[in-house]
Amino acid sequence: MRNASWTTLASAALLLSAAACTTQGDARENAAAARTTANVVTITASDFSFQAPASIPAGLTTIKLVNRGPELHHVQLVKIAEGHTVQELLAGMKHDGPPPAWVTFVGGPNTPVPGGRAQATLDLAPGNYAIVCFIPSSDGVMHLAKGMVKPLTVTPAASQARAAAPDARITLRDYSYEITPEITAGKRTIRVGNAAAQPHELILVRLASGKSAVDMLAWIEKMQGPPPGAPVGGTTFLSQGTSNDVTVDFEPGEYALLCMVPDAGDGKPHVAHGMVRQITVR
Ligand SMILES: [Cu+2]
Repeated sequence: MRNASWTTLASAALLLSAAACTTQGDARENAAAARTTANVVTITASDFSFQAPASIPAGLTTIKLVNRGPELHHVQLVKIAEGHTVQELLAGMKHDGPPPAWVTFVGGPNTPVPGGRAQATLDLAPGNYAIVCFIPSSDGVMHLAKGMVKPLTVTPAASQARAAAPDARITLRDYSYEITPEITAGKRTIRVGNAAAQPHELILVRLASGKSAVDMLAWIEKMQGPPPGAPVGGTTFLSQGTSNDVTVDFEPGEYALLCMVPDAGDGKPHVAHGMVRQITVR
């Protein structure tokens, strides 16, 4: 029954948007043609829900995440292929193993500190998506199981907006971060793209003075005492061939890059396979 009602809702939404296109055809096309910059969408995360629009137009989109906390939250956009539903996605996540073939991880901003902001820009194709938070609480339960899941419809739209050239690129591989050129201090846009078969993410942490990425890994295992750094965004899970442009204001200092995606082989987070890197920003 639930699946049936979801399908009905999705079809109704498509019919409505199609009707809107025919009745306001010219006005819509002119408006779309005029848009040459990214559409900006704000998503507010709190314990434990997302405040976000139900529907947004396709094309280049900047997702601004506002984390009201007090826990860490991120925005994971999951594209769900036609014929599948958010319910199926949630049911499937209760079982171990690789994500189903009808799911594409298209990223979104990774977590800032509670009370902070993070942003990522991506080219969104029309279709059905879920906004989820994969971050667990200290009880080990993922936030999505506590209510942090929200359906999102991306409606067909013409957009002339193209992403500007990034300041640097980070290529995600099994299991490493390749960075070109070196990231320098200042407000920088980094294009993070996944060239590997497995999904990967970028958790970007500004390390506290005298702390290292190794300290960060040790802290993640026990989560006791003050963390040796503060998260400053990044991008959530990206499937092979997808990318996000992440904008971060880099203060000079040491940063850790971490991937907590569970491995397709042994289920351990990718940091356990060496997907961690420390960089110095000058
Ligand atoms: Cu990874």
